Amino acid sequence: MSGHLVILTGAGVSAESGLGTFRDTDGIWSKFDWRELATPEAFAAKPHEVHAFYNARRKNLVTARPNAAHQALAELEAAWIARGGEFLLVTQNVDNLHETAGSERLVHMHGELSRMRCTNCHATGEAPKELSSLDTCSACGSTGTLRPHIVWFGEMPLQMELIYSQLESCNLFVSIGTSGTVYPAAGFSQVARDAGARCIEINLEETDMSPVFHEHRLGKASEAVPAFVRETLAQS
Ligand code: BJW
Repeated sequence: MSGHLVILTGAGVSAESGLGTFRDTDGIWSKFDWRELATPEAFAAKPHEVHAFYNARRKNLVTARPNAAHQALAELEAAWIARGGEFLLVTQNVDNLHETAGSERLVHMHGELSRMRCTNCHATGEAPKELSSLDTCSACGSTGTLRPHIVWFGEMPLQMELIYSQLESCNLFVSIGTSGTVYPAAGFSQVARDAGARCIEINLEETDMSPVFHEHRLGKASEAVPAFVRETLAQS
C-alpha cells in the first residue's frame, strides 16, 4: 500500500459521538435557522444570539468522545505514512474529535469551535467556555471584536489552496458522513475523480453526490470506517 490518500469527513462521522448532524431529520438546522446563526450578517445583527448558539455547541464538546470511526482514521493515517504514502484528512467538522483520536495531518476547513478570532486584528486563539461581545482581544485591545473561528455561509473556507493541490494529486479519495450539499466541499469528489483518483463514499445512505463515486459503502461510520481501514491495510 502506498499512494496519496485524501479523506473528507462530515457531521456523520461524529453523530455516534453524540454531536448532531445538520440536515438529518433531527439535525441542527431542523431546530435552528442557519440564516439567523451561521452568517456574518446574523453575527453583525445579533451577536449575543450567535455567541449563545456557539457557546452551547462548545459546551457539548466537553463530554463528547471520539468513536471507532475517528480512531480507525487516526490508525490509517499512521500506517499510511509509515508505509511512505501521502495523507490528508480534510474535515468539515468544527469539533475536535479527530485530533483527540490522534489524527495529525488534518485541516478544519470550516473552522474550530474551540478557537476564536478577532475581526479587528485577525489574531486567533483558544476560545473561553463562554465567548461574549463584551470580551476584549488580548492581542489588539479591541472590545466586541471576538467571534467564533467558524466559517459561516458566504465566507471562504480555510486552507483551500492546500486542499485543492492535494485533491489534484491524490489517487484515492474517501468521503465519509457528509451529505454533499455544501460547497465547495461538495465538489471535492469531482475534482479528485477528474484527477484520476478512485473515489469511495461511506454514508448511512446515498447522497446527491453518490453518482460521482466509484464505490459506495452504506453503513454507520463506527462500523463501515473500521472495516474499510482493515481492508485497506490488509491490501498492503
Ligand atoms: C452518517 C451517520 C453515521 C449521519 N454514519 N453517516 C448555490 C450553489 C453552490 C454554492 C452555493 C449556492 N448558494 C450558496 C452557496 C455557497 C454555500 C453553499 O454551499 N450553500 C449550499 C447550502 C447551497 N457555501 C458557502 O457559503 C461556503 N463558502 C463558500 O462557498 O465560499 C466561497 C464564496 C465566498 C464568498 C462569496 C461567495 C462564495 C461556506 C460554507 C460554510 C458551511 N458552514 C457550516 C456551519 C459551520 C458552523 C457550525 O457548525 O455551526 O458547516 S453549514 C454545515 O454544513 C457545517 C457543515 O460542515 C456543513 C456540511 O454538512 P455535513 O457535514 O455534510 O452534514 P449534514 O448534516 O448535511 O450531513 C450528514 C451526513 O451524515 C448525511 O449524509 C447522513 O446520511 C450522514 N450520517 N449519521 C455515517 N452514523
